[in-house]
Amino acid sequence: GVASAVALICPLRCVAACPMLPVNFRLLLVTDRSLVHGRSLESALRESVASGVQAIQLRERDLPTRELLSLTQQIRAVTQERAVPLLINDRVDLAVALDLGGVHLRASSLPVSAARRVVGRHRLIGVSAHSVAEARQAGDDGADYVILGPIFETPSKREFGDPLGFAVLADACRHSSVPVFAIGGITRERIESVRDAGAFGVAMIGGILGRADVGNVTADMQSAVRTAWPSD
Ligand code: 3NM
Repeated sequence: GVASAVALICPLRCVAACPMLPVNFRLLLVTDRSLVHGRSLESALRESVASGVQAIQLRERDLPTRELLSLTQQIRAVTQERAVPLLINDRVDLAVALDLGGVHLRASSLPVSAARRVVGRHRLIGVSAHSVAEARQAGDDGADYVILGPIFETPSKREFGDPLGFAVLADACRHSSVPVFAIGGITRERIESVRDAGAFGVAMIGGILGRADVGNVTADMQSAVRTAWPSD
């Protein structure tokens, strides 16, 4: 898989800290500001960044452009301090206008090839996949990584369909030419099994943003990720 290919390329295998690798994170925090209670999304993300979160995907799809612009600017100030990659759902225009780390695409977004023309080679393109075929296609289309889910039951399961489970995850990881992140119901306890299935990393929302102690949970997840991929 990709992880072993990385190991061959780089004798240090410091994936999480590598400035050369396009995808140099194992834990991706996806946002949903409706899950954050009693504070702003910016404040929750500030805490998560301070506690070592490796990448953030801004997924606030309901906001009008000007509001999304201003929220993204605020979050970008937070991520920039620690050079945490910030990606945004769908909005290739904002990814370029605000010089973000990349864009995340779904089936209804621009296709990868069109998005690539806008964002260029130096920004990441992530793609949502819900089957082995979609995961494979995303890599073939030129995405930098795939987020596959939902792997487990999640409160938002109705939107994303039935859990795919380990077998589908393992199959997708085998057939995808790019790193696969597992999403949907990811918890600390599940990270090692997801790694064993071949995932490059994990993406989560509720397990971090739905919690009052965002900083502690982030640190906890980071330590689980470091344990799961000790050679980083
Ligand atoms: N995408 P939580 S599942 C945003 O299957 C998202 O593509 C999914 O939230 C997919 O970490 C999901 O709280 C929700 O389970 C993930």
